[in-house]
Amino acid sequence: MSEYIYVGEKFYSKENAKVSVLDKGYLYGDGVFEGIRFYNSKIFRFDEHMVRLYDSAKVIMLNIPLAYDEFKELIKEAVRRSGFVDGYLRVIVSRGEGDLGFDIRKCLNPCIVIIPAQLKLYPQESYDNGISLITVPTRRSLNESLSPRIKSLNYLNNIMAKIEATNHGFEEAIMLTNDGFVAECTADNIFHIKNGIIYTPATYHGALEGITRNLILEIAEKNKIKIVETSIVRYDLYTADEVFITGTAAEILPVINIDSRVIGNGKPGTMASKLIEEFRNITRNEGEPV
Ligand code: PXG
Repeated sequence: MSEYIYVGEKFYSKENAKVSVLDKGYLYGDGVFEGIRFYNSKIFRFDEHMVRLYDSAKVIMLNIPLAYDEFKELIKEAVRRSGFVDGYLRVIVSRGEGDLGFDIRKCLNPCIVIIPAQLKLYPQESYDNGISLITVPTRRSLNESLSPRIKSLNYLNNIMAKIEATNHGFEEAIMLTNDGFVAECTADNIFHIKNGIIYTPATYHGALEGITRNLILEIAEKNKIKIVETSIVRYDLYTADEVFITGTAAEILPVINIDSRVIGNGKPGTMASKLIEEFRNITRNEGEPV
C-alpha cells in the first residue's frame, strides 16, 4: 500500500492517514490551507500558493513548524510518492492539539497534512456548455469579522452558500458582500466581459486573491486586453457579454446563465474560450518539477 499522505511527521497510506480529535483544526476550523494543482509532474504556481499559505498562517498567528524550502520539499516528496502525474494537492496546517479551550498558547505542535489527490470537480459537459449560477442569501464574511483573504479551515460561510445553491439545483453560487457588491463564488473568483473589457471584483470586496485570478490578470495584460478590478453589482453580470469563473480546482468555467438571465448568447463566450486555451498552454509548460 503506497504511503503518500503526510500527517504530523510522516507519510501514511490513505487508510491510515488520521489526525487527532483534539486538533484545533477539527474542533474549531483553526488552521489554514491551500489547494494546489500539478500538471505533468510540475507544481503550478507553487511559490504563489506557499506565500499565500504562510501569509494566512501569519495573520492567524500560527507558526508553520517548517522552513519554507523544507515544506516545499516535503510537498514534492508527497507528489512523487503518490505516483500521480497530474493532480491536486491539499496542504493543511492546523493549530494542532491543545485542550478544549481557545488558548493558542497551549498548542505547541501545529499539524501539517499533505494530501495528493486526483480531482474532477465538474463534468466535461460543464466546460463545453457552461454552467448556471444563482445568487444566494449567505454573504461573504465581513473584513471586520474574519478577513476573507485568509484561506482558513473554517469555510462554513462558503459551505452555507454552496448548500443554498445545490438546494436550488445549481452547482455554484454567487456570494455578495454585506452591502450588495459581487464578491466571488464559494470556491472560485468571477469575471465578466463587456465590450471587450474584462472586469472582476476587487479584493477589497471580499474576493480571494486567487492564483488563477492572478493568472487571468497576467494573460490579459500580456495580450493587451484591458482588465479592471472594481466594484461590481449583479446588474453588471446580467448584462455582460460573457461571464466565467476561475479556481485551482475548477480551472476556468464559462457561465451561461445567472439568476435565470441568459448571459450573452447563452453559449460559452469566444473571449473566455481564448483565455482557456492560453491557460492550458501555460499550465502545460510552466511549473516547478517535483
Ligand atoms: N475564492 C475562494 C473563496 C476560494 O476558496 C478561490 C476563490 C480560487 O482561488 P485559486 O487560488 O484556487 O485560484 C478559492 C480557492 C476546491 C476548493 O476544492 C478551492 C478553494 C477552497 C476550497 C475548495 O475547489 N479555494
